[in-house]
Amino acid sequence: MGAIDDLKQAIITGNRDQAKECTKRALDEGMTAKEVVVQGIAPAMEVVGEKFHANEFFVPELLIAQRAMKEALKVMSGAEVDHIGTVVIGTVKGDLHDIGKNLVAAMLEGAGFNVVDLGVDVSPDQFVQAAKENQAAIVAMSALLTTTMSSMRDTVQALDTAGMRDQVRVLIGGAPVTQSYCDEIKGDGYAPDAASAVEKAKTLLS
Ligand code: B1M
Repeated sequence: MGAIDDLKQAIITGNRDQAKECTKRALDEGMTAKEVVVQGIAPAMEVVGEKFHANEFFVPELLIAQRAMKEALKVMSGAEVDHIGTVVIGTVKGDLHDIGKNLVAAMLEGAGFNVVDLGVDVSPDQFVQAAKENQAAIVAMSALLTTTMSSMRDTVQALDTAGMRDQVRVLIGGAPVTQSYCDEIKGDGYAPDAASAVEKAKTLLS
């Protein structure tokens, strides 16, 4: 198998050392960082997402794959990656759940987005400020509690008030979030899982 197939396998199985070694090998063989992301890292994380969907993988496998993916991305941190666009992501105000948000962030990064992760408990004003500072194309919000979902609506309104609603797309997700909630708060996209979030983000920018 070539370096890129080995890399995919290393990420899927969560082998960090192998992921690092294969990424170096792929770059040495002349691949660009973008090619490594598009042909190796992103498809590997898609497989991981599909396996999670099919109940073949559970949260530990997702996290291990994510760690291997991060090793691969670290190798390329010096290389030029042609980013698709900037995504400002965070878990909304009052909410401390970040496992799903981290997966979405990692997969977006793996797919070639420049990701600015604001962490957890992020207020509408913090989202607006970060979107402005980073000239974000997408504001991505995660919520795991029914009691914190309303902060997504507040953030959409805050972007509107700041006069930025036409410049950024709003992507939302998290266990209690639905497409109808997204429609209700006038978001631009909803994704039920990390793999779909990448697809949705690409669609929002196309
Ligand atoms: Co909490 N918790 N929790 N919790 N917790 C839930 C969410 C809950 C459903 C458990 C339950 O009661 N059955 C419940 C919420 C009920 C509700 O509101 N409907 C709950 C509660 C009540 C609470 C506390 C209030 C408990 C308490 O203190 N009384 C408290 C709240 C703290 C706070 O946030 N202020 C609390 C605390 C915690 C821990 C800190 C202990 C811990 C979080 C640790 C951490 O995240 N670092 C925790 C955990 C682990 C859970 C459960 C067990 C697992 C969540 C998780 O990580 N899932 C959860 C029950 C459950 O879901 N089975 C529960 C795995 C993760 C990969 O999935 O986050 O859904 P998920 O992300 C998915 C998709 O949703 C989607 O993609 C991801 C990957 O496919 N997705 C997006 C997520 N964000 C997205 C964004 C997108 C697109 C897709 O676009 C931007």
